[in-house]
Amino acid sequence: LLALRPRCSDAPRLPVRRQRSLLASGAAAHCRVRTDSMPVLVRNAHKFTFYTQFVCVGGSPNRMKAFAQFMHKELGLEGSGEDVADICAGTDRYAMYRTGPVLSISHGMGIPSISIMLHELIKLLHHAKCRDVTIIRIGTSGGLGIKAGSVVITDTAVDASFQPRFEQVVLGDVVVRSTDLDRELAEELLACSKEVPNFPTLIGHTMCTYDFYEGQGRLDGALCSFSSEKKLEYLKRAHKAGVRNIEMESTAFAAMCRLCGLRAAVVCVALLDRLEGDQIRAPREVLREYQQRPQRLIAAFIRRRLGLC
Ligand code: R2B
Ligand code: URA
Repeated sequence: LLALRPRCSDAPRLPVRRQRSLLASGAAAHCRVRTDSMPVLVRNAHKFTFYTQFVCVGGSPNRMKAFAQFMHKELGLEGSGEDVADICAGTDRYAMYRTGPVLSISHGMGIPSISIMLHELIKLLHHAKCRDVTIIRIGTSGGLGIKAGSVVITDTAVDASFQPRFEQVVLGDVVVRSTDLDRELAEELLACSKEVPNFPTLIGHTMCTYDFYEGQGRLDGALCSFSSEKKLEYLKRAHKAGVRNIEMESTAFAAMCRLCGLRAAVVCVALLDRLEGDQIRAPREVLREYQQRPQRLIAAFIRRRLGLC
């Protein structure tokens, strides 16, 4: 019944009685994973019941606030939506906004950051008994052989060796998890992109790295241990393996959502073509518009799902 109950054998499980007492008391001490923000989230769990259908996550708190405000307008909800409140204000962990059936949450940069947020979010959705939730990461990335401003819908997230896996160290052992994403959802998003004019959208592999500089083959970090030729050879190999963009969260996101039974997608705009350079040189206004592209696509998708267009 509880579609969001973690299905992996090693996931933390709370006996039903302990879950109830946790909800009643709002006490984080009962959780095996203790966090500062959990008491707030658990105490507010009832507010989400049977309501949240779409969860959108992205790196920046400001961008995710702007997305919530944008969705408020797109869904034709009452009021301007400008005053949307941060449900997690005061925790300093991440920002969370809700508008209608949409939850918009920031996850910071990199795998450790998104994975903390996802653990807490998935427990929240579970306690709130949310079902059939679709979760989408909207973000930025470096493109590979594609025009800056293109939007990539990920079919498979791959690691820096182009393998579809996420390696997590658990109790000192490396546990390998699959990073496949929902194929149907990716196709549905691609179909929606036809309704959003003025930018190219494609499906491809997304490479996820642990670092923005050396880890993504950049020559302009504080450290660089390879030549320009070696960098290009690596990036071309990635392109040949089907990689169309590079970012820093997709493997952990895909693996966790898959294990917990969430339908998930990753939609990122490319800020540059990495085969042409390392630095993001587009003017601020251009970058702002690029970052709105995944948001516009997801708005079209949600409107379509809700029968609003
Ligand atoms: C995209 O952009 C960030 C790095 O600048 C990182 O969070 C990502 O995945
Ligand atoms: N985010 C990344 O991780 N890499 C880029 O090149 C651009 C944005």
